[in-house]
Amino acid sequence: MVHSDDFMLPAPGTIAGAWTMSLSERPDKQLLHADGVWTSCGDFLTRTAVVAGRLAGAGLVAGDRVLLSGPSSVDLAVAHVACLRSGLVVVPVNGGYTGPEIAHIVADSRPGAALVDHEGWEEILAGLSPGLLTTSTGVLLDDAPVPSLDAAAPDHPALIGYTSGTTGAPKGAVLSQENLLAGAESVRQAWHWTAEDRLLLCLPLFHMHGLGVGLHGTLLAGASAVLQQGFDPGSVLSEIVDHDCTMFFGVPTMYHRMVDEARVEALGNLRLCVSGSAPLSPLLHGRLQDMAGSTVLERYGMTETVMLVSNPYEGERRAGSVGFPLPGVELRLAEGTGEIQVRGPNVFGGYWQRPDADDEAFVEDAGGRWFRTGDLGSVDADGYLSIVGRAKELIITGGLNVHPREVDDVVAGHPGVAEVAVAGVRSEEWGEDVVAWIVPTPGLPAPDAEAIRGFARDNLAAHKLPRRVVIVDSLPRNALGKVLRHELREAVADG
Ligand code: MLC
Ligand code: AMP
Repeated sequence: MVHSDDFMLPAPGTIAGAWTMSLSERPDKQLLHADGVWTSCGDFLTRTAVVAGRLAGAGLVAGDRVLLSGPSSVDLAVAHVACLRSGLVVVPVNGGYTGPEIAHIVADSRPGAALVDHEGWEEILAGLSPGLLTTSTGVLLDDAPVPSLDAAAPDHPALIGYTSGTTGAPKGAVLSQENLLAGAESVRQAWHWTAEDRLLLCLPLFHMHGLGVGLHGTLLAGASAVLQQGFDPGSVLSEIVDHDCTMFFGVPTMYHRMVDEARVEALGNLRLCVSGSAPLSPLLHGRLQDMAGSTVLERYGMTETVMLVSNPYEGERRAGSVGFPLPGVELRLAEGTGEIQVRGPNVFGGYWQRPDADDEAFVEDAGGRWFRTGDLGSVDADGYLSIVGRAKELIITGGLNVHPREVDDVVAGHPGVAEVAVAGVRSEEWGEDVVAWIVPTPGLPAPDAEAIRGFARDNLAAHKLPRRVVIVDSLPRNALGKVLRHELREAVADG
């Protein structure tokens, strides 16, 4: 299945330039709401210029990486946009990461600055020499002359998103100004996103869903968003009503938690509810229709590609399917395996300083250079794509990715563990639970889940910690000694 059309990117072909044009057109319009206050498009743009001046005054120049992480706030959004307007490369980092996880990203991306706002991060980062360190995303530095803004070319790097790939430690997907623009513009068009829309945005602003779709799309459309820190079903539903929101984006775990709330009908009053980052079960899709009167639109994306495929805005939103390629996206299924392969202006060019990883991630043939998503797809008679499995060993829990080998490596260090293999097991709330199969060390007591979680907590973010431990005599392996994780999963499903 290949989909190609006359997808045109807005002038000037960069995400930063397109935002500036969109926001300058409507300076007095409300843009972002946080802490009870609205910030207008004009004030927001002015603040980005001030922060860009401060960063330039501190010696940062285009191409430098800036590690950015904090709870959702207007300050965080301003800092992000200021960086992109200055040609700096944002490295968003999950606020739940531990010291070793942050250290890997700092060592790999070598940022010129870290603008962070989380308890305990100052101490962690101070030992890692990340360049300039500010412990507020408000960037409280001395004012300095504003550098030339929006001067980056479309192919200049804009963002490095760290993602657990097929092997080893997380690697940085480098997205250009054009990749980010194409990613936001395709959903702006497909979902009829206009300046009149208002998004309830409670997804964190350090992953593609909240950042590359929620925030970037809002700025591009000149729309508005109500920011919430963290997810609370009750306050999402009440603020949707209080602020006359028109759209909500969430991961399936959020919908699972909202569907039984008394006020869930608030979702039915929205123009559009989108689900993504993990599969939305047809059962939950149906319950949302029954309880809230909302036909949720499911879409499919990745850190490396922003958004790829979406159910139609008009026309049937089919449960269990992710729909059709978005404008500009070309998609095919590899012969034999059914792996989803994609290309288009939204698809990243490669990993940060990892040519070995690029060789694995892309396939070049007469048809061009295609990115291998590692997801397996099938297309039905009407052209709807469904994701039917994963070629990669990824676990997705609550919309967050966990690479099993990263967890294996940490858990293997527990003295009571002789051998370990981690895999994802179906869970109604989380989509998948992280489960560890452990062969205990002879002569020592077998560790339980609490012991393993306690042991791994300093090295792994909370969402990666095994929720369950299964004690076994041996791990199933193939002739080459590789653990057969699917057999572990199936044993639990059967049992
Ligand atoms: C939190 N915990 C999780 C978890 N999130 N465990 C497994 N998986 C997760 N995703 C841990 C907590 O640390 C805590 O551990 C325990 O589970 C209970 O926490 P909670 O208070 O119930 O969780 P909460 O803070 O409400 O978070 C749940 C959530 C959050 C669903 C709101 O995980 C979330 O915002 N998910 C969305 C992530 C996202 O933006 N994904 C998009 C990636 S981009 P303890 O030990 O303290 O008890 C992408 C591309 C695309 O995938 O297509 O979009
Ligand atoms: P990330 O690397 O965090 O960007 O996660 C990307 C992965 O999330 C994809 O490769 C898919 O495996 C998964 N994903 C995203 N959206 C969906 C969806 N709607 N259904 C199933 N899986 C999804």
